[in-house]
Amino acid sequence: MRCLAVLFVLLLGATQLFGGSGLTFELPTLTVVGSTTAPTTTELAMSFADPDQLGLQTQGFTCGIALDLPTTITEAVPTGQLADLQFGSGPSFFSVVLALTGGSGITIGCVFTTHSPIQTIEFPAVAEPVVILTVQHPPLVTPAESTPLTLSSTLGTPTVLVGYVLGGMQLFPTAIDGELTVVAPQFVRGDSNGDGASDIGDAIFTLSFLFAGGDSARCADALDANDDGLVDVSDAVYTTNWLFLDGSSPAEPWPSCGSDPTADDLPCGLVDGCFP
Ligand SMILES: [Ca+2]
Ligand SMILES: [Ca+2]
Repeated sequence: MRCLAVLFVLLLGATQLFGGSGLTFELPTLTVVGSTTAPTTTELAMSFADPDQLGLQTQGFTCGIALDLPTTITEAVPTGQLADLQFGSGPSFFSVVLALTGGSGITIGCVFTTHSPIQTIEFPAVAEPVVILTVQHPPLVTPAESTPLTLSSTLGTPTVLVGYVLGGMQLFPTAIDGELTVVAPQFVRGDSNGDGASDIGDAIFTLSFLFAGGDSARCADALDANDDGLVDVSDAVYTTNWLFLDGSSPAEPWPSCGSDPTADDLPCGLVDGCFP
């Protein structure tokens, strides 16, 4: 029986060498709204799948995750079935090296259990998160900045391979790389309520926000109609002057969505209709 198991593992390894089936390691491709004044911290998941449902009794894994400076990974923690191991105490061995010389990236080594009862994990056909990565990007210098998220077998000393353990042997998964894009907040100046129209409703929204406990503004920059870096009653006055008294129109970004060309400390998050 043991011979059959070994043969199966060897055959599996061989099929993988030629692009066959096995586990898939996957990093996400996503876009998040960042900031020009503060670092952007976001959480993303590395996920595993067994797309052909081979019932692989996985015992552990190793990998490197490379990304471009100045983006860094500041934390990596088990989640899902990994976190559930040993009645919720997680894997026996989970080692993360965050600060690698020569570039930005991390290495992870994980053995699910090192003592009895030995636990293995079968991964589902659809990718399931196994590690939550906390990624930090410095304040944006340009409107959009991207870094590849690459499963790498060249990081660490000694080098850590992208692989998983099955029957005590290391096999190599199909690696799906990702990408993280951080974009500057997009908004229309003067469209305080973010409904895509510039009208008296925006002046009312600003006054309500300032004085009547109205909705919190998701993008304070949009309320800064006069672009002086502050949100106050002068912005509502500026908007009404523009709408009804032939005053100046708001400065850029206006009338279309865009990022703020002038630096200020006003926060701005996701604005309906302006997210790329
Ligand atoms: Ca509006
Ligand atoms: Ca203002």
